[in-house]
Amino acid sequence: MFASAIALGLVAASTVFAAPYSNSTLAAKPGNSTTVYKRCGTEISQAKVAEVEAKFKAEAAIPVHWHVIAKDKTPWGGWLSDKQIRKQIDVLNDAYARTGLKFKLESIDRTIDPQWFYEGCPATGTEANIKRALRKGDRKHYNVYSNEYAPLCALKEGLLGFSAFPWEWDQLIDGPILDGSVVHWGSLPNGPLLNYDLGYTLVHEFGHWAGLYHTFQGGCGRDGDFVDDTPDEAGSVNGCPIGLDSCPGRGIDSIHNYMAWTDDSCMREFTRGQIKRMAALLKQYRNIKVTIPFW
Ligand SMILES: [Ca+2]
Ligand SMILES: [Ca+2]
Ligand SMILES: [Zn+2]
Repeated sequence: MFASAIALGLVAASTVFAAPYSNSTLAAKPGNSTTVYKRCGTEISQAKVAEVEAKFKAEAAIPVHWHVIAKDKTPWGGWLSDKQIRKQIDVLNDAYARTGLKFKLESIDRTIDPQWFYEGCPATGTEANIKRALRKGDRKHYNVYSNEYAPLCALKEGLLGFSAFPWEWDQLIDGPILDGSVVHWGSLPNGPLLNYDLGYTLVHEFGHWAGLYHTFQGGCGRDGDFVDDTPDEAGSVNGCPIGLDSCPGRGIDSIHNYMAWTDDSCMREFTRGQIKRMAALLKQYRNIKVTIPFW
């Protein structure tokens, strides 16, 4: 109040000298100048932009090494084409678009071995043999193996895939060898597995590779999957049971989550909490830096 009263008084009292005042004082203030300012002097050529952006993309994308293990060179023998694998990488990129993660297909190799094809079950000598022979890269490289272990894994219902967790690289003796994910060749996009033909098996398995548990981990217990915005769940469910509330209250089950066990057509999301957990664990255990986009 005091300051503005003084200012008003000055204007009123100096009417005669208005012209000199406005020229010498007011015009000198940057805010009142008629000069058209250029907002910023930072400039970069389009050629340089293209160069750095290409490099940034290449660095930010997780390199994927795909190891096809087939029974023979037929489609039903697991002999996946480059095109099928590229389609799967596209599905991976789409599913993870909101997480800031990108994937780049780095290499494909193919091995024909019926024993490897059928018997590469979790925690078996065959699984270790396959990976010891084929695995590529360091802890930042994502190795994917496709085969058909069901029904020989003593699992009546068959098995779509399984994966290593990121901390296992350091904590298991065979960690660096066993790192990566294994998926049933039929789970790729447009594959023959009914209800599991959109390619979300690998989306789910990568979630484990990045440190996510199943949404039903820990049942109705307090910590559950260690992600705050996924309501706790009593156990795994198949299909797409809309509205299921297996642990009464505290939100309905995350049946649409990629880390559930529902049908591919039911899956569509990661939560913000899961995205943050993946970024934190990828940084801590794999030295992969993820920039989570705003949304
Ligand atoms: Ca949770
Ligand atoms: Ca609930
Ligand atoms: Zn899983």
